[in-house]
Amino acid sequence: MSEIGKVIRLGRILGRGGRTVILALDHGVEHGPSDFPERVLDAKVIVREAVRGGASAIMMHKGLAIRTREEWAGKIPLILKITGRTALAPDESAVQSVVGSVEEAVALGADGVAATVYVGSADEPLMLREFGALVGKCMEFGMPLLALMYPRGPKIRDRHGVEYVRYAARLGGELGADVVKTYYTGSAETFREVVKAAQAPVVAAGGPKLNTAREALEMVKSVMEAGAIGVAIGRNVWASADPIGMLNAIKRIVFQGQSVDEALEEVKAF
Ligand code: FBP
Repeated sequence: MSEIGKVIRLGRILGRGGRTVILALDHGVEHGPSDFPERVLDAKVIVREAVRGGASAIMMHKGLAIRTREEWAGKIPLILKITGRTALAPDESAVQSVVGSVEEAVALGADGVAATVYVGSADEPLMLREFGALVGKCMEFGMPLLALMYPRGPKIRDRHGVEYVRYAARLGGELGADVVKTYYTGSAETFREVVKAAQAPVVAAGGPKLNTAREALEMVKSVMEAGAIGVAIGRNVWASADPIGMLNAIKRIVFQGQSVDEALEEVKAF
């Protein structure tokens, strides 16, 4: 029975052709308020722009979801982020704590939950146990699970290295993620290896803000050429001078397969 709920909810997050442009807004937890330009320090501004720019879904924690509810509820699907970690935590403990639940996601009307696993961390056993339990809960409630599978730990020489990223993505797919989100590996050729290995649909994270809109859109284009179903992107949208233009440009690439030059017609400033 719960499979039906999962299909329905996933269908709200994945648009045409099973593709998606998710706006990530968990940076206040992960990196702190310094990620946000003054213009968008108030999260309501970003949520409003996600709606106006037609993002497929918005991912954030419960506090923000509650405070911004008038901006998103009934307008755009919510993916509730239910793990977190700050940039102030000691490097030797790369662990995401469980800070929310599938039940809370249901109560908030969310269409998905998102959880991060640091693959390779000294705390990996704990995160894997919690992830396994979360997959079970999501199956029970028919709740799609977006797994942020990020290589991080003493054996990880390069967090964006294809060997590490594809291992992390594979783990997410094997353990039952509905969609795997992971780091972009720098080229379509290498990211294709990630997509092929994952055994679940893959979306790429955007990473730190790039210098130009063209660079950001070229990344999106190469992610799509690699066979991903889209992006779950934050800073390169809302930290830009034209978030709605960027969202429209990204949608042209993801949903219509347009070129970077065509997509750039949407962007007034970056
Ligand atoms: P960006 O597109 O801004 O990189 O957002 C994607 C994301 O996964 C966020 O959801 C998260 O806060 C951040 O990147 C984590 O980045 P990192 O693992 O580098 O700290």
